[in-house]
Amino acid sequence: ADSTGPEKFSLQEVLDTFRVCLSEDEHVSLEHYVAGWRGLVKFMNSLGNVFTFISKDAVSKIQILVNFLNGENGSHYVTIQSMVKYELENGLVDVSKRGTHPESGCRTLLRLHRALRWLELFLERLRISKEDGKTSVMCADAYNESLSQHHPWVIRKAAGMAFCVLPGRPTFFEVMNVGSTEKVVEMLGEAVPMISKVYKITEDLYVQNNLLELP
Ligand code: 1PZ
Repeated sequence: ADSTGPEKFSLQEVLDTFRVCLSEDEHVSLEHYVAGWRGLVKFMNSLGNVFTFISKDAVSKIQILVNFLNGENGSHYVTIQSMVKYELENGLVDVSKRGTHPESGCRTLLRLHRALRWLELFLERLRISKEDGKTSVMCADAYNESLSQHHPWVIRKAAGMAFCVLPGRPTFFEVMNVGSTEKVVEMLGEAVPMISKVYKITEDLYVQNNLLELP
């Protein structure tokens, strides 16, 4: 079933995709990782037009990865582990400064990977928040603790403005389409550790290969 279909959109299904992308031997399926991101973009777009400048960048990065997956070397892009190995062994990554491979799979995934950390922190804040919790503050705190460190001033400024117009907690929970507040909290309790696991595996892989600062 299409987890991101318009009529039955539920954030639960999107977050489940991150469970599916992990195999037993801790390989991360790129196809499912990308599918998870597609769902997140859909969710973000349903929050309002102000977020399109954010989702546009995510969409273009998703597209780069999809093109690799569907390209002639697609078999090397089945998991993020095989992608890293293939691109490094074949000199397809600009490691210290931008050059002939400005849009490698490795550097593109790194951008989404950093954003996944923001998502993990934000959803955890949302999970433990009280009824009067402010989504804009949770979002900004999560951002300042993670993704913002990789963004120049102008992006941080724009992101800060977008956070201010985030819908409040009740609307946010409603758009998730998961059910009662208790259900949302329960769902987040399962989703956050899952996202955190995918994040950790990717992070370890990038550390081992010295890829955390790819330009
Ligand atoms: C639900 C509210 C959404 C808040 C999202 C918080 C993240 C704010 C990020 C602002 C990104 C602005 C657009 C462009 C950024 C790019 O410069 C960077 C670096 O890429 P490069 O220039 O090196 O190619 N792109 C990113 O950091 C990836 C950002 C992806 C944002 C995904 C948000 C996830 C939304 C999930 C919704 C629940």
